[in-house]
Amino acid sequence: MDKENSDASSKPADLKVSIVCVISIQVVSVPGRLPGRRLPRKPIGKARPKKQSTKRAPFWNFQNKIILFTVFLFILAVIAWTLLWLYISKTESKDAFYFVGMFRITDVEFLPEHRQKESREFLSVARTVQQVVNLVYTTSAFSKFYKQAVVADVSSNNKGGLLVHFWIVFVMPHAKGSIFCEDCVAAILKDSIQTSIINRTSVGSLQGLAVDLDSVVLNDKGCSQYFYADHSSLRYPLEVSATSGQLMCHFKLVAIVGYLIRLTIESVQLEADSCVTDSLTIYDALLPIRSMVLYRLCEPTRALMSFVSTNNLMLVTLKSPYIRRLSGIRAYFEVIPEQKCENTVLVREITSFEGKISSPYYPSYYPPKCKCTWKFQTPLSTLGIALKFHNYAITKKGAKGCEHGWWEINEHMYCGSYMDHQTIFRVPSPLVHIQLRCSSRFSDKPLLVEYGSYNISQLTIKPACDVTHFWQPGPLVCDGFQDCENGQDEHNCTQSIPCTNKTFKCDNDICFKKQNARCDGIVDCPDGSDEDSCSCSRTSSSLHRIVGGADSQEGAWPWQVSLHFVGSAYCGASVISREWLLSAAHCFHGNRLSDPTPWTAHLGMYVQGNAKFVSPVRRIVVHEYYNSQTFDYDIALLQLSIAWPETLKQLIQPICIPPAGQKVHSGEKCWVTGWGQRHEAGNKGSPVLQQAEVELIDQTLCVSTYGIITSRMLCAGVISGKRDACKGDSGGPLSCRRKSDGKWILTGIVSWGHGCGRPNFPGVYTRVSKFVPWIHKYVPSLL
Ligand code: 4AZ
Repeated sequence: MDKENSDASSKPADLKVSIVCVISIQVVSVPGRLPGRRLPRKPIGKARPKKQSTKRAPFWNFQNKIILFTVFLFILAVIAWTLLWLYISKTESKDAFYFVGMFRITDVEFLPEHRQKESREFLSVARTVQQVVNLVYTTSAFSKFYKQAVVADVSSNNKGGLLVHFWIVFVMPHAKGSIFCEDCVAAILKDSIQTSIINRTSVGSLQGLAVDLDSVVLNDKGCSQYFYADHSSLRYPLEVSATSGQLMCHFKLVAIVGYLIRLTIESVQLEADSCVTDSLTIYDALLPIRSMVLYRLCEPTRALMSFVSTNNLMLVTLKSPYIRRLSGIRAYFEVIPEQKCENTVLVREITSFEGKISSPYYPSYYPPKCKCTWKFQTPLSTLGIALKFHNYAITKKGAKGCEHGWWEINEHMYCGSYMDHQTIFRVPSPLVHIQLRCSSRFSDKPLLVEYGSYNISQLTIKPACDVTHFWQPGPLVCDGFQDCENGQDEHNCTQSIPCTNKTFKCDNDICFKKQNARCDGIVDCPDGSDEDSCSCSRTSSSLHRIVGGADSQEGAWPWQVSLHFVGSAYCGASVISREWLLSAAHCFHGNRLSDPTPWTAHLGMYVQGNAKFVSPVRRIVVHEYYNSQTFDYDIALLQLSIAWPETLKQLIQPICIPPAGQKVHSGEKCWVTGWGQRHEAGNKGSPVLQQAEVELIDQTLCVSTYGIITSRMLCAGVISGKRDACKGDSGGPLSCRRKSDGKWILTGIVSWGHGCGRPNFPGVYTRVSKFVPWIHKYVPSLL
């Protein structure tokens, strides 16, 4: 700071020199002419002798007066300008820019003395690093603004060598501050190392200092903090919040060597926009390296969640550049020992669940690349092992890798996936060897599995499922738990009471007397279906559609949306409110596709490219249980950046969301629409919006065709196969008209199928009625 002040005063000193120069001209030139003023005036009217007048003109004549006056004005202007300049340069504000950074010196061994700021060891490292950083920046493009570097800390780390934490200060006029960027300042430091990299290691020489290039971090100070935690029984708080301005925080957490860091998040406040602007990112490193992301939070939460590092380091970044309400984080971190997850379990003879196993560091999210083994043994060869997975299921591994855990059970491979209910897996062997590998690149949700023995001979009891290996002991059918993969155990479970033409029929087939119960503002049905979807489209001019897959009529499907990815039609979607669309999760699977930025939604469109309204996509919410292997939970919500205007309500209309648990009837006729391919073999979409009438197909029949059809799927098509959805239609609507009130219901979302239009292979759709609470969680305004 002192240095800053002394340097700031050096500029005005330079200016003073130039002012003295200007004034000195004034002093020398002006007084030499002034005595002429005192010459006696000649009497008016008296003729001057001719000779005298030609010899010497009077000094105080008109011409000289003009010259003198001009010189005087000039000097006055110079003085005024100089004073003005002096004033401006003196009052111009200067900003100090602080950067926090760190790097690892690889060839110096850490000693406990390095932690003491007064020790010779610390001072020696600090002096060397300060000199090196001075050299780097005083020879850089920012040399004019560079002030100093201060070493704040020297610590150990799991990779060896010393981790040096330092501050760098730059001072520059406020107006020039915008040229400063974190990346530029960091690049100068990194480039100085890169030039000397030899032998393909990341270690290079920084002015003679052996520095690991990968360890270099340099950040704008903002709310950056460095924490060193050396007590394993303490909770270190991590809190920051703001109601305006911006937050760009970096919390570097370092624990004692040999330990790990557990970060527990109590609440996070940020703007939910799929991490386009706001995000909370947890890295398994001290650098914001993309491949080291443990977890990313893109929306506010109050749910307690915790994450564990794989090393003694963690970086938490909070980004909220345009705070509108409140942004911030309330969390704490702890130092925890590494846990082994290996166990041998002797299961007792009683045939019930008797114990639990869990993912590492349960109930924290488990870290990537973990490996657990469990050996189970039952006391009798007639007893096998039953595993009850909480909100999780395992299925035989296919050709693809597993996204949420690989399971090897007695040498058979399975992939895990999350779901909204428990599943039971039985292994008909008294000796079971299980290995779990956390395949995810990121931290994943904690797993809890109950275990127990079961009588292998009872395996032959007829299960409620036709095509599955999973079931639950006890009441299987209609117990509210979906035990079968295909959900068959929970189908046809609604009890009906006699209905007449004088009764009102709820969507779950319960009837009661009140005939005009629909949308009267009073909930009469136990499932609320009489008051469901009261603000969606009733009108549609689609009564004269061409059967068999043909051009639709313009305006017939006002909820149909075309989703464009980087300018090209990619998927379909349906309008469900002024700012929300419903589509398929698989349209957004993958790094680039899950980012909302390249997507645009085209509404009120008939011919491709001629939309009545186009909006960028602000946020994509993919269902958290979406399974890219089985296409289960294939549903996603999209929030528009701009709500479509009321003035377009003739051309754009929302479709109704079905009531939760809506029963559909096989044989019911519905319509599938989209700009997708017209033939399986083609490779381009249709320019005009196509429509095809299809029939809802019996679930059991569909299961017998495809095998795994979960209760979140439904099938529709025609036996001939001629009418079907195809590539490019995905995410688009399967619209069914409700007879009771003529409203159009979004019964399905185009999801998958075996080819397109093949006989006996109907299209598979996401069963929207299974997702009503999930939709309401994000779109509460939907009635
Ligand atoms: C697809 O690839 C796709 N025939 C969509 C629907 C169907 C098949 C494929 C159903 O987007």
